[in-house]
Amino acid sequence: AVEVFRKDYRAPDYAVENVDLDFDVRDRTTVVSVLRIRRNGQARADAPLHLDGRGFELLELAIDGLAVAEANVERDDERLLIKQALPQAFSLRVVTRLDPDSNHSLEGLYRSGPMLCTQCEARGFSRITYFPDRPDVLSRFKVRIEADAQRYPVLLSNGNRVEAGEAADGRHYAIWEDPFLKPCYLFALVAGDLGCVSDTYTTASGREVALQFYVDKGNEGRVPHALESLKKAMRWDEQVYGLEYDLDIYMVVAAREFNMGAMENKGLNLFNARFVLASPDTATDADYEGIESVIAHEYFHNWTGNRVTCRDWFQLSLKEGLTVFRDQNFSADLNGADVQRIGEVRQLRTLQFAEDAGPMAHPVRPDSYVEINNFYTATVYEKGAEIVRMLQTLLGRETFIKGVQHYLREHDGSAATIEDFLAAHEAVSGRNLEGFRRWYSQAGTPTVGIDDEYHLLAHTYTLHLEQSTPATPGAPDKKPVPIPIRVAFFDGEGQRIHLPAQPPLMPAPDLILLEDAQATITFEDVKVRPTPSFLQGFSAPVRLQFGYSSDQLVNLLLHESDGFARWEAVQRLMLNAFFELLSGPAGDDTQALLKGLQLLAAQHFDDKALLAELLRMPSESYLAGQLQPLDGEKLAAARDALRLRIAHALTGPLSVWATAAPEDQGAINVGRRALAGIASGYLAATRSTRILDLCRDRAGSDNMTLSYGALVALNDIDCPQREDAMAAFLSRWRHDALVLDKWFALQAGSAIGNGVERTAELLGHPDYVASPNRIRSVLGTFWRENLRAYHRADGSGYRLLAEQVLKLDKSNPQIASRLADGLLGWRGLAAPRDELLRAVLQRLVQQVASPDVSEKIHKALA
Ligand code: BAL
Ligand code: ZN
Repeated sequence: AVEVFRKDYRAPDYAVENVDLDFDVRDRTTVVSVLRIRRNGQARADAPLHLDGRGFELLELAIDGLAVAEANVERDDERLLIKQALPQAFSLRVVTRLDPDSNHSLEGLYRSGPMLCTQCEARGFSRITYFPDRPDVLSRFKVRIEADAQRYPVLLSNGNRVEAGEAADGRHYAIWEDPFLKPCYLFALVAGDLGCVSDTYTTASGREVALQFYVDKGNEGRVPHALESLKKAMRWDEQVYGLEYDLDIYMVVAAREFNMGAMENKGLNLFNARFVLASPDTATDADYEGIESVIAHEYFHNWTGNRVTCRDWFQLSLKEGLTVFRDQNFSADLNGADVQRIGEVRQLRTLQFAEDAGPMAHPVRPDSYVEINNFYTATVYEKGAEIVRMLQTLLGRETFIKGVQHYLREHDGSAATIEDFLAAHEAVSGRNLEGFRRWYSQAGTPTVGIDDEYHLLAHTYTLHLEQSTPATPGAPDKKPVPIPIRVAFFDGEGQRIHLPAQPPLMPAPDLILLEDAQATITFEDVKVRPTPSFLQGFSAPVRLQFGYSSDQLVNLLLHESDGFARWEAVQRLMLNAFFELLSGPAGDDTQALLKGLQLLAAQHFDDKALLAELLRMPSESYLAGQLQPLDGEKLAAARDALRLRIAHALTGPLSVWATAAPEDQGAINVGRRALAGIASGYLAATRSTRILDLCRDRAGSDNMTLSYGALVALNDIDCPQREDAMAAFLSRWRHDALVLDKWFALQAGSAIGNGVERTAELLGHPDYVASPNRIRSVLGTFWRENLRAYHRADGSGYRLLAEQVLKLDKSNPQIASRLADGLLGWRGLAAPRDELLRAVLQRLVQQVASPDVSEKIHKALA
């Protein structure tokens, strides 16, 4: 595999103006592709034609009706070069034969249950036919699909269906035309036997759009939530960004087997079924929110991604960071900003900070890659979204939205760069974003250290700020980045103190803009020592260090109005207590946390969802990022001790919350159920028979949030109630793949017994199938959330994961590579685990074949 560099980008020599595809679906599928090609102005007349292609049989290759001579072709496993003299404009005909039933990579054309479907981002289209598979080649597509009418009654592609009819031998066909220019990664095709749920949406300008959801037959009743989410997203984009949908039809197809969450193909989204299907008995409230967010995300791509796409894959965050930011705002507007923001920060810190501190650390706009599929990362997506958020903070929301609109107008129908996006914001705002660009070019999570000084006699309050970014692989020297720090000040009783703005360092009373390595701000006439609240709303993706006292943290937990800041205060209290329990008995830090939580529990809370978040313990995987060197067994034991302490200190209120568990949907009950789940989890740790019985009974609820919450509460407790509940759940949901995934995840994540043996047994369980969702449920949960088992000192956890990575490396490299993330951080492990994992990696690197896994392991061992 070769490394590709951003600096080597060259515009394509040839444009593909029109793509005519004909899919003849039989046991094998034959694809006839006719391309109308024109040499671009800047290209040399003798420029060879570069085509990408792999994994198919080539039957014909002709230019303007004449077969291309072998002598004029240079070909390897991945591409084909036509070196004969080519006219300015010509037609290329390529005929290929595919075997989608044996394509387990789930890229290109493949089978998922009763359908054939496609996944083309990033480079899946070149598994279908020879084509310049790069996002800066934009074409108009026309697609004819012909297949057996009984086996494949549904025939879909992008755009509008312009013709359909019967064909010979019980077959039928459909012809689709997409009027919009698009790169081939947005091509999609579906041929299947599926149920359909339809509706319509009337756009702001009064156009009617047909909405169609295609799902496995029998699942139609689980579509309404996704459908409503789509309509809300369409309305939101009109109201907030002034963006309307542009085709007459919008289709969503739910696939059982899908590597990613979903894919934004123009007019024909392909989805992992778990982000479409929901009913109260099968999906948790968190699943409902996930569906709403992913449906919105893919819809928002119609403008930020499809109408304006990326010039090259180094610009991936141009569409992904911006679109994540848009879906985050949508969810905040619909469901409340505080809890939404807390969830985003939890995810960012757990996944992205870890990535930024590991061997795969890369800038949001990477400089090079070996396998682009390895760069669909938390950095490109979530840190990318944080950068867009900071841009909005710096420019103000109104100017920011105008900047996005200007960018879309300027680049509509073309392939753009991150530079184009920033230039549009500069044009609209008149601001110079030179320093801001470093957020895109520099990897690593900046640390901001702040000290404060209060002079009682002089009544001055001074802040000393400094920033630094740690070295990342291949990038030792880092420069300062502009860091917006939202700030508020409180007195000892939790009353807000208003200190004046101090431009330019403080452009507004609630905002510090730290642009240099160091800065000092002094406030005059400050009557009492303030408790500062830094980074409200998590205004920048940084680690903030400040020597908070426990009293200050409790003050913020109880009195801050910013939900994130309250959560941050309790996270700090929990971390302090966790570290105390890690090294010895409970002391002052644990007492401070428990006192803070007791005071919190006595407060009145309308927002039960926020209260649940404030009470939730940090996850094992988050804690793992705080502990160097990492001993997973010790970590899990200290976390268990913390859970038990909290349970004993709060038994009274926890018991009230645990029993208030309504089954009805409705926003208010979502918070109550979240709180009931958290409360039962704490109480179950006390092993009280009353709560264990309650959880066993609740696990049989017809509301999946309650049922699953009860199972989570029981999951780490070795007791008959857990055994009974898990067995009943399995027999009730054995037939339902999405619910069964939850059972597998619970088993792989349980703290009881030998988790390595149990996980290995799960892989041989009669209900186990190697679908991407099931693999993630078992092995993803195992390495991320069962640290006690995964990091066993005998190395058996590492060996199990490595065996599975090797097995998947051949069939589905993308999934193998995701799992390989669990193997990369050997340097941070406590002995003897570091050497055990390194030895596992050294063996694995000799055995793997895919560039996906190989790139990661080489970087981990470097
Ligand atoms: N473009 C890949 C799936 C997504 O981010 O929407
Ligand atoms: Zn996306």
